[in-house]
Amino acid sequence: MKIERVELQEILMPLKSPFVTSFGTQEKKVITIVRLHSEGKVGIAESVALAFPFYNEETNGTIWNIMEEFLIPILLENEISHPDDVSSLFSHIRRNNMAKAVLESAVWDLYSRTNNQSLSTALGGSFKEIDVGVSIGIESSIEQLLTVVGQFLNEGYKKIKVKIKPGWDVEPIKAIREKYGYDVPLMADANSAYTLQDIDLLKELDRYKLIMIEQPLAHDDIIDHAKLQAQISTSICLDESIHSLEDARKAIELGSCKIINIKVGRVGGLTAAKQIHDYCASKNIPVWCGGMLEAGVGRAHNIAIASLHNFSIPGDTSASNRYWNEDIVLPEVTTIRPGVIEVPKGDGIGFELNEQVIRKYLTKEVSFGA
Ligand code: OSB
Ligand code: MG
Repeated sequence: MKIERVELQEILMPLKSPFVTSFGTQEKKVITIVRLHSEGKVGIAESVALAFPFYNEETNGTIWNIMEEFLIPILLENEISHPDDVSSLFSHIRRNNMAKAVLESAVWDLYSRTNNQSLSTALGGSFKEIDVGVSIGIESSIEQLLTVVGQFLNEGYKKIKVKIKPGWDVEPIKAIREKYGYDVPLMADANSAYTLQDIDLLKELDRYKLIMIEQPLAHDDIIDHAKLQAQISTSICLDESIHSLEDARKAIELGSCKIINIKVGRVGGLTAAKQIHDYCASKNIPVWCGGMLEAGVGRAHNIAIASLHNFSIPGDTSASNRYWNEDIVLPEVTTIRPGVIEVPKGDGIGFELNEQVIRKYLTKEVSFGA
């Protein structure tokens, strides 16, 4: 495949309601949509970087700059025989995984469309349907949290993840258990808000039989997580700490986690996501697909990767209407039964861009190449 032209479009879309985590509040999302053109086919992907470098070091600005200055020239200059080539072509550029991932994921879409197969099939996926959960931000009160949890349970989501931070941890979890019982598949995500000094509090959470606690300690740590995992019964799941297959190998060897959240953006693309998936499967470490408040294109890539067999825990890929009044894809992402999303059978990601919605929110547009 020779990529002839790369188009970047930036859109600004309001979220239905603000999403609050231990690191900040999101009210709207800037999304860069990538279109890669080759021989009449178009491969698409969307960026997952946030507006601020509080989750990881990247932002909407840095990914644009790295793509423009370094990554897009590489794509335009090289013949690509398989999407796996892209991570090798990008490997001398350090980190900037979200910038790499959006281009690499678009190559995967282009490749699978060119071969008239679904992205799921191209990736080696086996599930025809995936179970999905929902991530709930820090709410204004326990009462409000219980209302929101109740709504998503009614919608049938198969996992409820709640964000926690110091001062908003044991109480909200306890309240959910008291109101909805212990059968609810419940987990907490701390986004690195604690240290080992909080060990007593983290031990107290064991009482609530969470399916896991996600990234309780520092964003760049695997040592303290191993110490913590040895002292609590709840499984630790790593998110922020895992950027590569090597990170996953080291964390698993050290016993820093029992579960890994795979985000395509955080690990630099679908090839890396698949490698981490395969490695975890060989070590009996279940994985699930995390989310970054994606619009429909990102959701579609997530659905495809989550069709691989070791994605055995429901991920954060809720339906489009979880965050958006209208989505940038046609059809919108919906559940076929409560908590279940069908893996599309059509070519590539199986969704097309909704040009009307994109035009409505468009803020910036640039094209590179022919
Ligand atoms: O830590 O998983 C996270 C959103 C933005 C940044 C980090 C995270 C999240 C979420 C939302 O939890 C998941 C989603 O619904 O997309
Ligand atoms: Mg997380």
